[in-house]
Amino acid sequence: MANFFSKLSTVALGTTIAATTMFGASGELAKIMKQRGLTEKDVIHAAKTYVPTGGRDDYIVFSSGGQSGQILVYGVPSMRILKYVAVFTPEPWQGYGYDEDSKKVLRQGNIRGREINWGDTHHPALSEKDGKYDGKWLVINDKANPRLAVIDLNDFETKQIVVNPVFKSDHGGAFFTPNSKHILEACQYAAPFDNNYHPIEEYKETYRGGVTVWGFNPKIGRIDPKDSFTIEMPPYMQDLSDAGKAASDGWGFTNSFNSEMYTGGIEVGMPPFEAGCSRNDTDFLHVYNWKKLYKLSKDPKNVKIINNSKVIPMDVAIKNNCLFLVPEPKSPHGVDVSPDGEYITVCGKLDTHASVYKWSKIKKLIDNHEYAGKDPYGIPILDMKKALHGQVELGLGPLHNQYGKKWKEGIIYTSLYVDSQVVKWNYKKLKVLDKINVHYNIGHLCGMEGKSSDPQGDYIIALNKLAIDRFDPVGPLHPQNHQLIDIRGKKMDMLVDMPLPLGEPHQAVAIRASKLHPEVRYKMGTNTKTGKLHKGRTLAGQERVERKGNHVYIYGTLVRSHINPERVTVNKGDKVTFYLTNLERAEDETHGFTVDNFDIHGSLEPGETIELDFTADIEGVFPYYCTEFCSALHLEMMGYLMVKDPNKKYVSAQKLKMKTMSKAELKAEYDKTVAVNTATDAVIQSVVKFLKENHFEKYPTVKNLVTDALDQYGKIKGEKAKSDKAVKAGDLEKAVLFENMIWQYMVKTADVGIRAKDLLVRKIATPQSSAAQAGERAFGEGGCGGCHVIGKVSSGPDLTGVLQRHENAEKWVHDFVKNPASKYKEPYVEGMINYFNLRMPNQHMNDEEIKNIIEYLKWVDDNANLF
Ligand code: CUK
Ligand code: CUA
Repeated sequence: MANFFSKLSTVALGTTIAATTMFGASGELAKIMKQRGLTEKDVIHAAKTYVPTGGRDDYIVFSSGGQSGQILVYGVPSMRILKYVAVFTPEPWQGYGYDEDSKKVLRQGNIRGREINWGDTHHPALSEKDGKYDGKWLVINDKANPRLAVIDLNDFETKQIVVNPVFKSDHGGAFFTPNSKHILEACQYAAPFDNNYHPIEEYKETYRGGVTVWGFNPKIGRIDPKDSFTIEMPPYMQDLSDAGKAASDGWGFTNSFNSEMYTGGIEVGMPPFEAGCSRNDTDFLHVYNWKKLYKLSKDPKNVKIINNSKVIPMDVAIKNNCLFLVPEPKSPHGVDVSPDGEYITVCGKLDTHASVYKWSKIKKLIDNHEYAGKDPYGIPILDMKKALHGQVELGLGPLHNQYGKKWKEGIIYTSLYVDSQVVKWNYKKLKVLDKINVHYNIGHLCGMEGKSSDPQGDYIIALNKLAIDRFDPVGPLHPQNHQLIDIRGKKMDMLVDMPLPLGEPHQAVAIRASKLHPEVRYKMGTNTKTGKLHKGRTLAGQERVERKGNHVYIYGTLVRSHINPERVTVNKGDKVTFYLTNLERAEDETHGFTVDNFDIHGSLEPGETIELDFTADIEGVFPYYCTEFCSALHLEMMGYLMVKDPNKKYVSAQKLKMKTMSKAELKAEYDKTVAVNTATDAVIQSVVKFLKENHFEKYPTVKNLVTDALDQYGKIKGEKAKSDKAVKAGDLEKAVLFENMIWQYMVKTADVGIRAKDLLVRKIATPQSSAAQAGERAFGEGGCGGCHVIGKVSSGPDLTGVLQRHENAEKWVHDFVKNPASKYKEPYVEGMINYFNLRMPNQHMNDEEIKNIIEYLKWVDDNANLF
């Protein structure tokens, strides 16, 4: 122990108190720390973020995938990536864009009749109930092609894409209102609302910005374009937005960065755009009463119809006291409303300050019609000073804000892009509290539920634009770097880096993992994109091929490990539709499906039905197969699509003369196959006996596996009847094939059954001490398992009971492991060497490891009945 701590203190930078309580007296840890050059702090950070195998995370993060047009899902604190959700971009692994139903979703995003197959995702938003995340829906915007998409958190699939009818780009969205009845989406680059050409010289007259208020039905999770409208705004280049909450519920807040209405034009000798658009000291925060405007939008006299959508003109909004401007420091970026809706924090990229506005002050100015002036479009401007709670200097390039658990006391976190820092400060007292360096050039930061009215604190994730020197380089473009920061202490503590191998994530949102309850399986035959039963739903026994004119419909099923039908023959030029249903009920038993060369792919989660369409316009033989390694017989899960040219005459190839088996040979093969099946069945029965005796039904996860296994086993009876019938008819050839099928079902049963047994053993065995755990690890890592299998004689003896076989056994085992050669001459060992024709090699274990292995072997003996 003394040795361990003296070693530790030579590398330790932080407090040793934590180490004494955390690490105990394991010399192994000190050894690893030394080998890998880890400090004590590193080890604490590792312990704070490491999730042991099988463990779960506390939070789930949904991060935009930037130019990949996707969403990334990962866990906190482990920072393990869990999923890519396909949104605006085809993503073949789940068939998105490669099967008909997902194509329909993707094609909802066509703009002016044209296909768009990518997106620039920026701001994901989680649906809310009373301002708190409810774990039901996720929406995200596409900046490049102004669209929103809705993802169902029941299965993490994209269900809907809507195109903004008037914007030509968007950015400040998506933002749910506190009960998810509406979603705000603000414009970015001003452009004409109609689809016509308008010269840039008419920018002020014909180019417009705005905010679209989308109606959303939180029950079914769909945006309703008919229940939606756009608020017309000046061409000020609207940017980030936020929806009011509690005190400010019903209002929206949107930044802008070009109140100058500058349009650049370096081609005609004008100074560049970025110079002109940041000339004024201030830009405008737009403050609008979307709730009142929503009501007004229901009266046709208040709206203009543009591109089949409702637009409330500026003058209508002004006349109804629904639209105001508040000056804000120039070129702002983030605007974030506090959980109680009372404070609105705005950060400007070109200003070192954060500006905190107070809603009650803004509201008072509005109610009293107390205006400092009007903009060229007649929108009332409120006095900046009178609307401000105050300003505080944070550092260079403040961008975005997140609230933590102590938001009531005023705690807020802000990213500093230029300084590459996160700053913790108090927005009520206007005081900086702490800063931490991040790597590098942070954009957004993500608090845990940090945008809801119930922020959890615990962590902040820095979403850094550049990684530079943080990872092994993978080309000139480095990964993005998400860094997890612990904010529970007084000082922020950087825990771990996570490279992101995708586009540039802008914003991420985090939710408690306990709030998500995704589906395990669909109702049999579901079209997952609509949630309804699929028109091509096919149940077991309903498989068929139907021809209607030159269109061939295949109603097929997939279940471990066959595709039914196994052969489909069509004519060249036929249209082909595969309707495929995954009949599995077993958790996670997904099958994939493709026909080679036809650019189609589907992923069928348990219970799902998909449709794949193509024209068989080339002649040939095309294997189709399951693309998920779904069972021991996955490779066998295949079939053939044969495409014949109806105008061709096919001459049959000369048949090869194959030697046929004699009757006696066939009988011998049949008997052998039956014998193998009987033996396999005996193994299955012993597993079943074990499972029953140990009450598998008490453990739901084990029970599910047993149900799956018996499901496969249940199919044997039918095959046996077919085999017996063939025997009776004298067709032993066929009988052998059916017996083989029986064997396949047995293998599948055993596959899952043994998994169930192993799981059950773990559940009912006595708990392992930490030494025994370390011993099991050492046993595995030391390569002992190469010769010794617990409970079985393998290429070395079974070690169950080894501690009973020798006198003074612990010492004997210790000495033998330490130096096997010293005992080669002992009669017992010599006998073993002769029997196995192998000598126990020296695995160079240290005393600690051997001690732990002995503890593990004691645990094995305690549970010997289970192996
Ligand atoms: S934006 Cu990218 S860092 Cu689109 Cu929210 Cu600020
Ligand atoms: Cu199904 Cu592989």
